[in-house]
Amino acid sequence: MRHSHQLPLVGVLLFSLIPSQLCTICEVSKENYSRLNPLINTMINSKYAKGVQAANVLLSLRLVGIRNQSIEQQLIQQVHDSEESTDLTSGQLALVILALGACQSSDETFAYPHLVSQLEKKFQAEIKNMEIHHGNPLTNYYQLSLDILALCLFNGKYSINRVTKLFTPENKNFYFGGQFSVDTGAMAVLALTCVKRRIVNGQIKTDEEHFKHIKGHIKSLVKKILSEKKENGLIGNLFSTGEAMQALFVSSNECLNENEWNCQQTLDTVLEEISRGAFHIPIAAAQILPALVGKTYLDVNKNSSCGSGNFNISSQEPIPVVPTSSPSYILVHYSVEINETYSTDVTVPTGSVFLDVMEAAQKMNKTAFCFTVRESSWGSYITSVQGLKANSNDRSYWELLSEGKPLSQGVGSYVVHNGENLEVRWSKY
Ligand code: B12
Ligand SMILES: *[C@@H]1O[C@H](CO)[C@@H](O)[C@H](O)[C@H]1NC(C)=O
Ligand SMILES: *[C@@H]1O[C@H](CO)[C@@H](O)[C@H](O)[C@H]1NC(C)=O
Ligand SMILES: *[C@@H]1O[C@H](CO)[C@@H](O)[C@H](O)[C@H]1NC(C)=O
Ligand SMILES: *[C@@H]1O[C@H](CO)[C@@H](O)[C@H](O)[C@H]1NC(C)=O
Ligand SMILES: *[C@@H]1O[C@H](CO)[C@@H](O)[C@H](O)[C@H]1NC(C)=O
Ligand SMILES: *[C@@H]1O[C@H](CO)[C@@H](O)[C@H](O)[C@H]1NC(C)=O
Repeated sequence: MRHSHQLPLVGVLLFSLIPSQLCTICEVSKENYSRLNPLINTMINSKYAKGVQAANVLLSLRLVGIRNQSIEQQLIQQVHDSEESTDLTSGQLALVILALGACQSSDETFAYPHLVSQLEKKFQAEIKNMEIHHGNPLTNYYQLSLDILALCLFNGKYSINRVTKLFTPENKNFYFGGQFSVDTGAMAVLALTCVKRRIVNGQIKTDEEHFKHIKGHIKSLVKKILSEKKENGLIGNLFSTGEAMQALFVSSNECLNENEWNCQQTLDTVLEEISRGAFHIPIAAAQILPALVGKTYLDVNKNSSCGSGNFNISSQEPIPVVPTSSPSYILVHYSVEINETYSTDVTVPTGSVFLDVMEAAQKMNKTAFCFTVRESSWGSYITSVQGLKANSNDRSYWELLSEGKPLSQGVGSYVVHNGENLEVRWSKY
């Protein structure tokens, strides 16, 4: 798909003479920082954010250099609250560590060594589960990547040998329903790059063989990430693009040229989506922001590379959505698909989300449409329908679809349309 043959000879010559100039991280310029305000407002106003969401927000704000005492205190309290509940998953604990340890001055030692040793244990438990359950971790590879990233950045123990084996790009855990997960691949690239840099700096020792494998894994994951680049510049989808950008920033030893990645185009599309309010969920805002100002999760323990915070923080509340004066109604078709299909038509007010449809259907017929949800960092996650529960050990989950196509938002955010065919399907990922 390359069209370099159209480059005139002069271009080719110039191009090969100045490769290092194409290597700069592309980022939103300071003059345009105000275009990031919707993200910052969403994050700062997420006052009631709990646990993982708070950790993501704190990490992101610190990375870009927004250090407001009162906001930090509030978030740190929430992060501590979630740390006290002992049932944190490995990746949740890893995020807590990243957030609490982010951007501290180098003379401060990390104040939470006990959390790091807890994380070592939780990582072991993930491996153990993989051994018992056909290579399926307790959680997923996005979280195993977060684990390695936090252990690497905060001097935890992990075996290079194990990391090399786990993160072979062909591993099934990089795929959901046969589709490469850009979010997961990007997080793995960040983790592996951290490990690679430690080897290069002589902070950890390993043999040439393992080092070669790690470099190979990074290279091939980056290739997979780039192959998920879309016409409009997004990588994967809107919500994986920020972390994909981070992965591309840290991994490009040899710089990427414009045929491989037009970073400016990616930026433009993301900025456009910001202005449309696409990142209204705090965690979505938190995950996209660092990359837009050229930061990555690898900057976490380098106080000096955390941002300068040249933002104008306004405590302005997000614009409230004014309900339309006369509520009108729409009709949607809803079905639950297991082996059989259970369908119904549901009438809901205009502007309703998927969850409203499910609740209305449940009221009509509990047997066919009862379900349970769990609140998570991204909102309401469907855990069971008709009593049938999702389970990581056999990779089962409830998939959301519209017109037969998987949705890229959850039931709490996806706004439904008149005449739409909605479906929750018992699936394997
Ligand atoms: C792993 C994963 C899954 C796994 C979760 C099970 C497992 N074994 O872990 C599977 C494959 C089942 C899955 C399903 C879905 N996912 Co998913 N998932 C992820 C991923 C890659 C990592 C999540 C994670 O572990 N985070 C780290 C830990 C520390 O945070 P956590 O809050 O404890 O994580 C939990 C929640 O994130 C929850 N979860 C996972 N996906 C989703 C999606 C939604 C909408 C909600 C509310 C919760 C949720 O499961 C995690 C583990 O318990 C993220 C990528 C990302 N950037 O976050 C996408 C991501 C969160 N998922 C996404 C989507 C869209 C979905 C689906 C709606 C897809 C669909 N069409 O059915 C479904 C959820 C349907 C439902 N039942 O409600 C989007 C959300 C975007 C948005 N704006 O809402 C993301 C950002 C991917 C993307 N780039 O599009 N997912
Ligand atoms: C700021 O954004 C505008 C509109 O997208 C763009 O034309 C301009 O070049 C940007 N400014 C800088 C300095 O990058
Ligand atoms: C390092 O962090 C401290 C706060 O912990 C801050 O005051 C200082 O300005 C930071 N240094 C740099 C170079 O960012
Ligand atoms: C912040 O606001 C001040 C005053 O309104 C303005 O002069 C300055 O340029 C703004 N800075 C940024 C980065 O937007
Ligand atoms: C910090 O944030 C709070 C709440 O948003 C705000 O009231 C306060 O003025 C901010 N302080 C500084 C120093 O920016
Ligand atoms: C679906 O049908 C298959 C084949 O009849 C059966 O093995 C499986 O248990 C059924 N699944 C569910 C969730 O009922
Ligand atoms: C509810 O759904 C079940 C399963 O499809 C069906 O057997 C039952 O008749 C329905 N009950 C009502 C009241 O419609």
